[in-house]
Amino acid sequence: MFNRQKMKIRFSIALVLLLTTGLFAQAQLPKPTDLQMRWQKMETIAFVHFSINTFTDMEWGYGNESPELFNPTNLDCRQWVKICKDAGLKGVILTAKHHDGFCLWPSAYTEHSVKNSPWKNGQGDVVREFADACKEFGLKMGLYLSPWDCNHPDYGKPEYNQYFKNQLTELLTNYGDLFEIWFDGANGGRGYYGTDSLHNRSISEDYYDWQGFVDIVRELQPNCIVHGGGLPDIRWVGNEEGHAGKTHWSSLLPNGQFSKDKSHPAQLNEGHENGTRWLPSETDVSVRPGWYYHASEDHQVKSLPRLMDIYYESVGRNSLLLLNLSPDKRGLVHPIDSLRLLEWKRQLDQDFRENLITSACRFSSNVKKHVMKAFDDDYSSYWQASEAGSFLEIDIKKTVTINRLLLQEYIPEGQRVKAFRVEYFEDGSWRELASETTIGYKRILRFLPVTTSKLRVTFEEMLAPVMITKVAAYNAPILLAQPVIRRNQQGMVSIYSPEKHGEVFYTTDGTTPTRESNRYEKPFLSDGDVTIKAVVYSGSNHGELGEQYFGISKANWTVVGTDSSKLPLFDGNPNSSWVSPKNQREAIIDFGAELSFNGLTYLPDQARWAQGIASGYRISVSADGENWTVVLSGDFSNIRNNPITQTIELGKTVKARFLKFEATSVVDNQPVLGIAEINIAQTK
Ligand code: FUL
Repeated sequence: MFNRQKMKIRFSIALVLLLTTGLFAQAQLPKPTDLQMRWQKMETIAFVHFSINTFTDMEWGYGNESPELFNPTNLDCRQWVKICKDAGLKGVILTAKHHDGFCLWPSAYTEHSVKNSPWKNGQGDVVREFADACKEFGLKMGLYLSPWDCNHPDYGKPEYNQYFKNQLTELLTNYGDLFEIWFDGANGGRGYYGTDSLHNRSISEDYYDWQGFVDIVRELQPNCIVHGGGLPDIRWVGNEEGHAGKTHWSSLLPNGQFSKDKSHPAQLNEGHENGTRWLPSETDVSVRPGWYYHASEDHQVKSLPRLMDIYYESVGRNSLLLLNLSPDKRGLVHPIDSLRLLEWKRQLDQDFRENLITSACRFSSNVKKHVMKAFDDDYSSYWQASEAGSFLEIDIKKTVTINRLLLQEYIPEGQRVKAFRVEYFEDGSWRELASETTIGYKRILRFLPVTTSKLRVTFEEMLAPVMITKVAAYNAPILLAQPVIRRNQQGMVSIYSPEKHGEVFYTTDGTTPTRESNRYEKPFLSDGDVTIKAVVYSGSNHGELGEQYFGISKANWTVVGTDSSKLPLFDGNPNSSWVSPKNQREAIIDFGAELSFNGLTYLPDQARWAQGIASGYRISVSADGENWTVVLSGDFSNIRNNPITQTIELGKTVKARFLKFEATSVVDNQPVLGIAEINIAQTK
């Protein structure tokens, strides 16, 4: 009797433990499907934005562009795909149809396609050539099909869903296997929609037949992952700048259960620890400021250090990187972009050239079982520990210098690590190197070099027993970054080297700086029209050239009605911004004297969750601040997702002392206008 009771008590305790610890939680954790798992392992893939916008120099067309405009002189999809292959990207997604409705394949359901273009006398098919190139180079193929279609007369009516399904069926039937289909959520409203006038067609939230679209994908291409739309397999990362949150869960709550305290994109950026569905993120970002090719952006191809940051802040934070290329009017990727991509690949190879944690190390842990499995190269074998505070200790048995640590969880059983700490051994004691939150499929930490012979990783908080499949350490070569050059309103120029290495040399006469040029020590005065160039030198190495043009001096500019002398919209700092008073979505700028100009640039608020981004504008000028002449109005396409510098060409030179910049529409209909920087220019 006594023994029986004891047994009962033991059994109850065991049951409670079982339910409250790991195993219980484990049952609740969302897990990836095989499809999501295969996709995640691709790590880096490419986007190609090429269409009628390439020929009209736009980011979002209006749907009334003539197919006659599409006429690449040397289109070569093999060139695009080969560059992607050489850059180590595993798949490529092409914009088969963007928001303007122009189809890169001869769709049977519309005349608005390559078949009515002069390219190959209307006999060409870009999607076919792209599919063949992907096959030839062994890259997986994906397609982008925009639901928003500014060309189709039925857009906004229920019938359009059938048109979309027909096109989807064509693409999924005629071009071989697809690994991803991209449904873009954007809808700017305005377009021609097969009429003679520009107007708005707004749609309700339940307008698209998402279930019907996904059913077609599942039926015709069961191995194809769905991005975007109402029933996606993967999620957008919440920005188009190339960064996932440092804390990054692959799980997400259903739409209706998002927190009210944080913006939607901010939550997509981090995911939800208590998320109920597995919805890993994809970080889409362009190598250029825009998605399409614009010759004016040739000098703005992202620098190597920036591309490295993007890799570490996407793949290195449990996301997948989707990097965009923009072929030009010839139909070829510009050499600046292709060389940059190859440099990037070379740098990545160097960063991860030698894992300093080898089988010659001695490994220890509070959980000895399978400890080696956290260090081998087999993703499917892992070390498991269920107690908070469990650790992996590595005795490298020699002194090494490291500045990167790579960790991977075995995610087919869900994402589990909630907090972990990394320490290194120095002068007889353990010192903290990093204290972080999530790991997921892959997490890569970057830190200043430490020289040590021992490392320890402690798993401090977990949602369920942790499963670690990889811990690796590297000593990546130091990359001398491109200097950042800024000028404040008073004309004082500051130059920063983002990494704390080396010395900065600069010029103000347009020549490339050498070690003989001016050495930067402190801010200097250089007002008015000038181009400043700067380079970081360290030993025999030097970094990339940094270059910045500064136009007409802003020393005497003010904003009418604002008395502060330090105005963020003139301070040359893209990270500070001016916000108009509520319900007054305009800025009136007094130049202090009459100036001549034929263009201006507007940089919206750059804060992660920005205020008052103008999507439509009206520019007026005045001699006295009372009588105004409207010079131009228009809209900024894709500014919500990609709030980069917007260039407005006035088409003529105006002379004025006052400029009025009005927002005729603002993203999310916010009642304010936000400006990080505003410049005027007199270009030839
Ligand atoms: C956005 C679109 O509006 C852009 O034009 C681009 O295609 C980007 C990838 O997605 O939402």
